Amino acid sequence: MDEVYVNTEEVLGCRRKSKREHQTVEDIYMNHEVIQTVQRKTTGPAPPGSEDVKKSYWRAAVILLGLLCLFLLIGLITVVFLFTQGKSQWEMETEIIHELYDNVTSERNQLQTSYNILKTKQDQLQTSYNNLVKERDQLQKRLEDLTTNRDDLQRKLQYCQENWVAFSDSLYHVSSKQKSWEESRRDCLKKGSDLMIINSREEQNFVNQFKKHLWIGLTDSETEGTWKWLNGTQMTTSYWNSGEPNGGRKENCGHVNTYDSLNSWNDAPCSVLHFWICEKRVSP
Ligand SMILES: [Ca+2]
Ligand SMILES: [Ca+2]
Repeated sequence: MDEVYVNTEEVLGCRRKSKREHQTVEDIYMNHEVIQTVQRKTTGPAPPGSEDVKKSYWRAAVILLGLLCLFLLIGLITVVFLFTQGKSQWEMETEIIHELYDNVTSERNQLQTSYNILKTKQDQLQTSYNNLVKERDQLQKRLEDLTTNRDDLQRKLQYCQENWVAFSDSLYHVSSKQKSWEESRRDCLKKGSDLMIINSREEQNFVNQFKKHLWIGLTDSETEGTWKWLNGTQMTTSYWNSGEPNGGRKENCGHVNTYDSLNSWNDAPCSVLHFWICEKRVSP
């Protein structure tokens, strides 16, 4: 029973509420009509065609806005196109630069290789040149030696034609007359030579082969007992016969005496007459 009362009150409440809301809507319409009435009174009646003007404004604004969007779109496309073109140009230039760099690098490597080859050839040529210079110097030295030998042979030939005998590096002339030691030496000097100087065993054997008593260029006239050769050198190796020299101050000149033995020398008075032997050195 109580619930019935409650529901009845709720229904009654809703109806009162609905009625109040209906009254509120009516009030709004009434107020709207009042406002329109006031507006008509204050602004007057709307002029004919005003709606068309508004539509024209709206249409112009829409068209303007559309044109603006179109221009923006065109500008955007242009910017993208230019950017793309610029990028392509940059990429192309970069590719060309890379290609040029590769070409330059390749040419540089080829030049380096050529330089190395030329350097090697230059070193080889330098070595060949040095060898040729060395051979030239050797040939020059050989030519000089051959020239010297030729001149020596020519001199020997000339002296052989004048009864000179060649032995080792000297020419020898044996006299056919007998004279004192001093006169014998004078004759040798006239011939551009001097009395023989014996400074080897071979030369001693050579002079013995003539089998003559021959004055040689040995004397102790300057200092008794100190025998010297005519070129001023001290006698070191001697071939005195047994017991010689024994003449003291009376015998100051040496000569080949006992030619059948190696030791054939004797000291004798310088005034004694003997054959003599001159010696002329061919080589210095
Ligand atoms: Ca003496
Ligand atoms: Ca003697």
